Amino acid sequence: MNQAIFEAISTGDAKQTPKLIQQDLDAGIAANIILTESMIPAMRHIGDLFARNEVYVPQMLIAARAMNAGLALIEPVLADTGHQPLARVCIGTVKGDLHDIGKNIVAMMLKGAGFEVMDLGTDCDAATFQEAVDEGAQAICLSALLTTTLPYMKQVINHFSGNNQVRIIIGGAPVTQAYADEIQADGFGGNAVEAVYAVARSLGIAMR
Ligand code: B12
Repeated sequence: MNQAIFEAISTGDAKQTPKLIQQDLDAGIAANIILTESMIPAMRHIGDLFARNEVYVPQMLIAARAMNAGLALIEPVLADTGHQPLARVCIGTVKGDLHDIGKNIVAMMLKGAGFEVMDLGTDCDAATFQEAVDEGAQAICLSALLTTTLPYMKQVINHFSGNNQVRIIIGGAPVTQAYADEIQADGFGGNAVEAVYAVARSLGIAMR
């Protein structure tokens, strides 16, 4: 772990974060290593502090800003494949939920793996996913970070129950394989790498 990046994100230093990440990239450290070993742990740390009432929403927000400033640097490196897309997929955070960092990382990884990704943003209702499917999305990736928005995933699955062409893959901090099985999702991923495999598997695409 790069302690300086971890600290910069945890304390919400949106100026220092990209500089430190650029230094690591220049030193030849792989973008996915910086992401998984320093950046994501910082967000997890902030969540733990919030759960213990040691920080509040404003601190989570400024940490998220610093994280996003860093992700802007990482994205072009991760998403650069230059190949024909494997499939078109869409991704969105479900209705009522505004958390988008995990969704953005999954979108980046999917792009990096060769998928064409329609990013629908946050607070997406079933109609929004339907529009993406009408525009050719073969898989829908649903993200939820709140136990209160988790049940909306089931509503999206119900909405598409008559369509056996489209695959629905779910994820986000409170989501488990057991929950995915319970609501009959076509796949689950606990992190962005697992997300790519889950999407590929659901569409019958072999990953190298
Ligand atoms: C940053 C943050 C915020 C920011 C979000 C900013 C943003 N642009 O996203 C702000 C300040 C806005 C926020 C607001 C709130 N938050 Co908040 N937040 C967080 C925090 C600290 C980090 C989330 C994050 O970015 N994690 C890092 C990413 C990389 O991880 P991830 O999202 O889990 O994604 C990974 C995997 O889950 C997976 N994945 C994600 N999506 C998908 C999708 C698919 C298809 C797949 C396969 C995989 C996958 O891959 C990702 C990459 O590895 C979490 C703590 C935590 N431990 O999660 C709390 C947390 C989620 N928030 C929480 C709460 C309570 C709230 C608020 C209700 C607070 C309030 N009182 O207002 C509001 C709700 C606002 C709303 N309506 O959405 C609670 C939820 C508790 C619960 N049981 O529901 C948490 C867990 C904090 C806590 N410990 O209590 N929050």
